[in-house]
Formats: sequence, C-alpha cells, structure tokens
Amino acid sequence: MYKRIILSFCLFWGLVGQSVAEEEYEIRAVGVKFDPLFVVIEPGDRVSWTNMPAHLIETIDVMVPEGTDKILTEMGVDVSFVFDNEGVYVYKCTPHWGARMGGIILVGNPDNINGIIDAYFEEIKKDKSLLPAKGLLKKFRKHLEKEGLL
Ligand SMILES: [Cu+2]
Repeated sequence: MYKRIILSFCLFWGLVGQSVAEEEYEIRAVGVKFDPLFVVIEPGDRVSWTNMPAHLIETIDVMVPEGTDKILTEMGVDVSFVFDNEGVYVYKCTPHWGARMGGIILVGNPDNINGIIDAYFEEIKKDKSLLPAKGLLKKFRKHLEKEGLL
C-alpha cells in the first residue's frame, strides 16, 4: 500500500515535470546562413544547431547577457545548448563571419530590449570586427517589431 502511494507520487511528479519540460528549437545551417536567423525562447529551453558540416558556433563576448559562459564549438559538429539567462545572444560562425553568417537568440523577456540592441550597436563602433553584426541586429529589431515583441 505504502509503496503504491510512493509510486503514484513519482508518476505524478514525472508528469508535472514533463509539462514544464524544456522546449527544443532547431536551427539549420543552410549554405552560409542560419535558418531561422532569429529564435525567441524561454529560459531553460534548448537550441540545437544541425547540418553543420563546415560551421561552428561562437557567441560574441560583448553581445550576450553579463555572466554568460562563452560558447565556442568545434567545426563540423552539430551542437545543442540550454539557455538559462534572459537576454539577447548574438553568435557567429567564425569562419563565415565575413559572409555575415550569424544569428540571434532572444531568451525570455529582458528589460529594455531596445536598449540592449542599442548597446550592441555601440560595441560595433568600437570594434570593426563586429561589423557583420550590424545587419543582423537591424533585421532582428524589425523581426521583433513585426512579432509585437518590442
Ligand atoms: Cu559557417
């Protein structure tokens, strides 16, 4: 009897756990573009990058929420990460950064998204190697406006 109660309790929590489980989002490398370019997720969700034969993922140090661990993956490997901190993450495929291969992930609903984007534009002024992010950020802002997120 006692065992049965424990078992139902475990089953119950198993189900509850499932209902709040992480969502998974897939980004595919297509040519020298990530598809989709922008992903909007909740904290704790997982993002996977697939079809990465000649690509990698590197977060841009000055374009991620403060205190975030850097992501730098091996070339040619499909990868997957859980994002816990709210904020705007800009990443690139380093070998194809000249071709502007990169993307942006919005996690949660951080305060002042427009301010975050503006701060990232300021970083581009200080460091020319960040220039490929300019077009991405402009498109990202338009995307958020269209989706009613700004
Ligand atoms: Cu690439």
